[in-house]
Formats: sequence, structure tokens, C-alpha cells
Amino acid sequence: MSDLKIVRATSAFDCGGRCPIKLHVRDNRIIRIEGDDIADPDQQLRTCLRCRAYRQYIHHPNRLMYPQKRVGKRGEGKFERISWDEALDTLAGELTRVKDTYGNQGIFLATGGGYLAALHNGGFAAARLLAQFGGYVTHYGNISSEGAVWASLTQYGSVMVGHSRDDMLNAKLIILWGWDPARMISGTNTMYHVIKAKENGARVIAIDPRYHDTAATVADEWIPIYPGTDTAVMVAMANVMIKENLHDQAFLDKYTMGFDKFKEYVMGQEDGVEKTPDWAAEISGLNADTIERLAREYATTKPAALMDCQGPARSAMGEQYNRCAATLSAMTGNVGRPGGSACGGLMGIPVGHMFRMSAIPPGKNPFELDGPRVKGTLDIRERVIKRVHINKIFDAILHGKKSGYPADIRMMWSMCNNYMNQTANSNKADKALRKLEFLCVNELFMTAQARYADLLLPVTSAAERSDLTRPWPSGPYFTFINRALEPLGECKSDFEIVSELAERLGMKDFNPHTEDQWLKMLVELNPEYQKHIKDYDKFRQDGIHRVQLKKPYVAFQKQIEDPENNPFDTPSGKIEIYSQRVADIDHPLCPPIPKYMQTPEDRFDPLIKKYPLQLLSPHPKNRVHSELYEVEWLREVEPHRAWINPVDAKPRGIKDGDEINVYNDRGKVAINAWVTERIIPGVICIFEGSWYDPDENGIDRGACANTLTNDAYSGGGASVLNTCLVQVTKAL
Ligand SMILES: Nc1nc2c(c(=O)[nH]1)N[C@H]1C(S)=C(S)[C@@H](COP(=O)(O)OP(=O)(O)OC[C@H]3O[C@@H](n4cnc5c(=O)[nH]c(N)nc54)[C@H](O)[C@@H]3O)O[C@H]1N2
Ligand SMILES: Nc1nc2c(c(=O)[nH]1)N[C@H]1C(S)=C(S)[C@@H](COP(=O)(O)OP(=O)(O)OC[C@H]3O[C@@H](n4cnc5c(=O)[nH]c(N)nc54)[C@H](O)[C@@H]3O)O[C@H]1N2
Ligand SMILES: [Mo]
Repeated sequence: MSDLKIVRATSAFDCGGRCPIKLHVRDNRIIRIEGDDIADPDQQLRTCLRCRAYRQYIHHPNRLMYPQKRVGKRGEGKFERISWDEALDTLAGELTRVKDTYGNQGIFLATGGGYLAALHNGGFAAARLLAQFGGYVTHYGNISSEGAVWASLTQYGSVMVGHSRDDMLNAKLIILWGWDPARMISGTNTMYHVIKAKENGARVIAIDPRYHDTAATVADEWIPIYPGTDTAVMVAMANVMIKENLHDQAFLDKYTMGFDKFKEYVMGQEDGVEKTPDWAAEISGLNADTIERLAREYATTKPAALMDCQGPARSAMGEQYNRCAATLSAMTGNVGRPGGSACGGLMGIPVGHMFRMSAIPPGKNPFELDGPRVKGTLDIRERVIKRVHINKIFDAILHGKKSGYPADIRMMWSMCNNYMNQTANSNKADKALRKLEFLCVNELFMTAQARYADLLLPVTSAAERSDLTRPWPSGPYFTFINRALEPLGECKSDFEIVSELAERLGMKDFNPHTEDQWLKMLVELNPEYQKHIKDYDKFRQDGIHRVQLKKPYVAFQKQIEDPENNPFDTPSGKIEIYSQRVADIDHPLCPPIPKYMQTPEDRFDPLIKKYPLQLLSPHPKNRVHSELYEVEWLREVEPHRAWINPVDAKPRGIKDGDEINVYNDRGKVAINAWVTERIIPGVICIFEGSWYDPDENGIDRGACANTLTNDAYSGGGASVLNTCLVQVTKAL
């Protein structure tokens, strides 16, 4: 037996947290995991269940250990072991063949959030290689938060709309509006501070179709709401505030523009419909008096933190929810104020945040020429890079140029994602993946998407390489992964794979440095690291650098305290409740002021007669999307079940634990029911990320939520994942 070594690291999951962990390693195996060991509880970053199960994930028997090529039919999952030489020759050959036959626009690169670190993120390396190779097609639009990004850029001209979590202790009222940090973490230290704030006397209200874990733990009140109707309630709250003169007119006059136009809409001067609490009650399922009470409480309790997030914004008019929340925040003077919240759904602060890692852009500015509002654009810098919306990848593969997409895609190279499972309409993705001439997938596991590969390249895990990571989203700290293990089996990092491919394609000096040289350079050449980290070796040794803020960070505090010298980064320099830039886009689903609108597959779509339930697909507690799916310890934590209210279960003859079918025109899944009053009647919930697994009748036995969802995007570019109508029956 070799000596025990203890290695300081983090995972690189796209999971809401970023936790320092200590990996105990013997004989190239992780035998134990410890969490953060700092004594001060205010600083401790406590690891959640997913990193606690990290070693079962890293050493899982189903890890891919050598390169393989397809031998059965596409998607059948039959593979044969091959050498790395054969694998890399095949990939180099296919890239060259497609380029020579169709041009570079035949090559699609799918990257993703599967690995959130700087150096070994295959997406960056592959993008660099393919740019040198003459170009490629890829995706645009942040699948997580494009609605929130769009709203924040519109309203504030910035995506850094968060406060450091310790500022929650200054809040007297916290409204969790579609936010469940006990499950989605939202920064490792978030729940700690939510609980502290509660102990400190803050009242906590949760507004959500589900009585979620955070509500169950800390909320004083749960207000159930129908999905997609939040904006109506917010607009009616504005109506109450205006009528009762509870809004902060001085704040609006000084810091915002366009409130009058919003007021005209709210009071009904614009369209003849006054947006009263009764109006919103009809839409949302709330009582009119609840809406009135909520409006009064939010307007008169100071400071108050309205915490909107991204789940409700991943929907057919999602950006309106974040814009309207930000408008309420301005109406109550909570922007830029300790204990308040600017809203906007993104929650990031500019210290250590992963959006600040140049590698992970915060979505494209919608108003730039190559932004997401412009369909199928050419990237101006590279000229050769074409893009399709992330929720339309498979539609683009199927329909190509004749349907207005910028390219006819012939081959796909995929890494750090499982999009056939994670973007909408998995049955369509199945058809698209079968249509491709060639598919290469770099992966750790035989995921739903990997099964379709012609070529499977086994990738090392975050424990098998060193790298730089950052928190998600609230900081303030920087993290370092120290390599704990030698690569398992024949695994290589994406960066190594791409580098070896570059050689085969005749590119020189693609990867001229060692891992440690690269990492040192990345830290020493980056001004943001340099501002905080003076000693690279110490950072590496500690695995973390905590930034000590003198006081809690508050978004836009400068703009509020000294507006003359600190205008907002919008055309007017103010918070834009009315946006001329949006008016100029002239898109019916992108009004220049925030508005509630009806959309396909909302509860007023006549389709609801056929498909009477709204489907929600939030993120799973026991996984990171579809990652960790096979980890048995985590499966035990929470079986994959559909939440359904007794009011909906009973008339369908469904009892708790029964197998049910959930279906619409796009697909059908089989899943067990959890009959529970923790979800509002009329809505069912299936957590995203379970692996698509259709049987011979086309019923998805894996119960992947995206077998049911719609591959559309909203006016602001949000992926429509939470606007979806279904029917449920007891399985025969
Ligand atoms: N219905 C529904 N669907 C959703 C959502 C929803 O709310 N509802 N949420 C959406 C959101 S916010 C997101 S961010 C997406 C996530 O979508 P994806 O990024 O596709 O999701 P993951 O399941 O995290 O897939 C990451 C994959 O990368 C692999 N991987 C990990 N590390 C590496 C590496 O170093 N190299 C390579 N090559 N591969 C690696 C993992 O094994 C895993 O299979 O899902 C979206 N899908
Ligand atoms: N455990 C875990 N944590 C994660 C992830 C994970 O996969 N697993 N993924 C990470 C990633 S990439 C992201 S982007 C974030 C996502 O974080 P979020 O976007 O905040 O997460 P969601 O789970 O989509 O939704 C949050 C809540 O919104 C509610 N909701 C949905 N629709 C509506 C609506 O119309 N109105 C209201 N009021 N509520 C609604 C859901 O019931 C849920 O409780 O989470 C991160 N954290
Ligand atoms: Mo995400």
C-alpha cells in the first residue's frame, strides 16, 4: 500500500456550489472525502451531498476507460474497444472529410457546462482548434439564464446584480420568488446565510408552485402559484403600490426612466385593462387579498430582498419575470441598498464569480450585432463561426438552411454536455442524432447522448487533473483543484485530446506548456486574480483563496450613492424600466416595458383541454443535471418520481407510488407518482436530468423531462423548458 495523501481540491460541477474538499488518496483511489476545515462558521463552505458522494462517481464501474467505436446501429449502444491512434485518426479523418466535402459549416461543436474550470475545459480548446481549422458551427444562448441575462442587461446594463450572501442579514423580509437554494445551492454559503437571516428576525415568504425544501425549512409562508403567471402578480402588486401611494417616487425620479409608461400599462391607460389584484388572481391562482397584502408588506418593510432567480425565467416569456421583479425593486427603493436586492435573477457579485472567468461568458449582449437576437449570425471576430440557438440545435441538424438555419450540419463533436437529454424535445434529438454522418463524444459515462456516438473518447475526471475553478454564483473566493489521481484507465483530458488532434491536423505548438505552467500563467496574467492572489504557490497549496470583504457587497451601491459619477451602463445611464433599445427591436414578445403576456402552452392555451397539467422540471437535489445519474448513494437519497397533487391524482385513479404515464404530442414517459400536497393542483413536477431511455414502444422509461418539453425560445432568448402542457394517466 502506498502512503496516504490528502489533496485539496474542488469538483468542477455545474451545480450551484463550489466547495473546498479534501480528498484522501491511497493507491490511486479516493478512500475518503472531507469538507472545508476552516473553523469560523461564517466562512465555512459546507459541502453538500453531491461532493460527499464524489468518490463513488470518480471510481464508478461504469466510467468509460478506453476509446471505442460504434459497431451496432446508431443509438443502439454497441461499441468495440479501439486504440487512441485509431480513434484520433478517425476523428482527424472525419473533420477533414466533412470540411473537404461540405466546407467548415458542416462541422458542429457542442460545448457545455459539464466541467466548469479554466484549463481542461474541452470546449475552449476545441473551439480554438476548429477556428484554426477554418471555422465551425456552434450554439448561442445561455440555457440556464438567458432570460435573466437579457432582463438584467436591458434594465441595468450589467449582469452583476447580486449581493454577497452575508448581506441577507440586513434584510427584514426575504421573498424567495421561484428560488430554492436548499436544493440548487446558489453559492455554497447561501443556505447558511438564509438561516442566519431568519434567526436574525427576517420574515421569509416562498412563492412557488412547489412547497420546496427551502420553504419547508425556513419560510413563514408559502404562496403557491401557477407557473408562468408571476409577472401578472408582480404587475398587480405595482397596481396596489401605485393606488395606495406606497411606491418610492423620489427613487424612481432620480434613478430610473420610463416608470410613467409602466404605470400607464399597470393602471390600464395603455390597453383599457387595469391590472388589479382581481385580474392577477384569475391568472395566477393567488387570492386578490394575498396579492394586496404581499404588495403592502414588500413596499413597507425596509429593506426587503426580493429574490427572483432563473427557473421561472426558463420559460416562454421568462425575461418579463426578471424585468418586472427588478421594476418592483426600484419602486420600493431596494436597488443598491444593503439588505435589499436589485433582482434580475443572476445573483452574481464581481469577486471570484465564474461569469468573470473569461472562459464563461454571461450570455451575449442582446443589443450587439452578433447577439442572440440576430438569428444565425456570423461572429464578427472570427467570421467563420455560425451559431444556432442552444434549444434549437437538433432542429437545426434536422432542417438546416432550408429552414433558415445558417448551415447544413453533417457532423457533431460534443464535450461537457448531454444536450440530447438536456435541451428540449429529446425525441427530436433522437432523430437528429441518427441523421448525422458522424458523431464524436468526449465523455466520462455512457450518457443518453454518448450512446449515439460513432466514436467515444474517454475523458479524465476533475480528480485526475489540476485546474482553476470559481464559485457559482456568489463568491467571494477563488478555488484550485490539485490533481489527486493519475488518469484512470486510458482516459485523457479534453485538452490533451484536442492537442493530439491538432498535431494530426498539422497545427504546430497548440499546447506548448505543462499543466502547471499553464495554470501559473492563467493566474499571473489575469488582472482579476492578480488583484487578490499574490502568492500562486500558497493558493495552490491551500486550494482556496478567500477574499475578505470589508462590508457586504451590494450591487449598484455606487450608482445609488453617487449617481453623478456612476451612471448605469444603459443608454440613458439610468435603470431602464422602459427600454428604447427593446422598442427598436420591435418584437411582439419583447415589449419595451415589462408585461404579462399569454404564450403557447400556458394555462390559457386551448391546448389545455387536451393536456390539462403544467409540467415543471427543476434541477435535481441528488444530481447535477444528468451528471452523477449512476451514483447509487445519490439515487438512494431521492427516487425519480413525478410530484402530483391528490386533487389531480384521485380522479385519475392514481395512488402514491403507482406507475403513471406523462405525455403530450412530443413524447411519453413512464415514472412513479409521488402524490403530495407539496405541489399546487394543475401542475406536475419531474426533475430534469434523468437519462432518456425509450423502449420499443417509444415510451421513455428513463423519464427524462425533456422528452416532453418544447424546443422553442422566448423573445429574449430564454430556453422554453418550464412552459409545457401534459396529460397524466395511470400506466396500464
Ligand atoms: N427540462 C429542463 N431541462 C434543463 C433544465 C431545466 O431546468 N429543465 N436546465 C438547463 C440548465 S440550467 C443547464 S445548465 C443544462 C445542463 O445541460 P448539460 O451541460 O448538457 O448537462 P450535464 O448533465 O451537466 O452534462 C454535462 C456532461 O458533461 C460530462 N463531463 C463532465 N466533465 C467533463 C469533461 O471534463 N469533459 C467532457 N468531455 N465531458 C465532461 C458529464 O459526464 C455530463 O454527461 O440543462 C438544461 N436542461
Ligand atoms: N442540486 C443541483 N443544484 C443545481 C443544479 C443541479 O443540477 N442540481 N444546477 C445548477 C444550474 S446549472 C443552474 S442554472 C441553477 C438553476 O437554478 P434555478 O433556475 O433557480 O433552479 P430551478 O430548479 O430550475 O427552479 C427553481 C424554482 O423555480 C420554481 N419554478 C419553476 N417555474 C416557476 C414559475 O413559473 N413560477 C414560480 N414562482 N416558480 C417557478 C421551481 O419549482 C423551483 O423551485 O441551479 C444550479 N444548482
Ligand atoms: Mo444551468
